[in-house]
Amino acid sequence: MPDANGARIRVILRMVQIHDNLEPAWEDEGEFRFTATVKSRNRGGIEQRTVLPGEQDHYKVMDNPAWNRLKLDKTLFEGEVDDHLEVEILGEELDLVGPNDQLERYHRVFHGDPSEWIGLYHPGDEGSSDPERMSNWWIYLEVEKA
Ligand SMILES: [Ca+2]
Ligand SMILES: [Ca+2]
Ligand SMILES: [Ca+2]
Repeated sequence: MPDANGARIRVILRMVQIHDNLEPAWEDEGEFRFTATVKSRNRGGIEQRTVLPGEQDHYKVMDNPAWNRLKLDKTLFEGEVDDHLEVEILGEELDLVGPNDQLERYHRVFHGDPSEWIGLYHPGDEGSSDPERMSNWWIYLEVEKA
């Protein structure tokens, strides 16, 4: 039976911005792969995992401020939820020699009425503890009605 509070939403990763390519100074580009996990404890438990651009693939991104934006517009989640959603995005920089480097973990939890979550979540609007403003990369995440 559908819950009266439920809403169908979509979570879209609009863009990321890399401030440290996690490479030696002479390397302009890093090779990045992102893993997003969107979970809800509603509806018996929901989890959607997305690897961008793919398990065997990567994006090349520079950390030069003029060229460090990567436009994605990728849907990370679509579904019905009642009052809880948790978004985690991990970013990995791939290296042939030695272990890969990790970007700071992105994490945001939504509570309450899903219709109040609609909007663009971006860096720089929530002071010093802004979840989208990580130390070495930034995120632009949108929640919309599906
Ligand atoms: Ca590296
Ligand atoms: Ca690398
Ligand atoms: Ca923010």
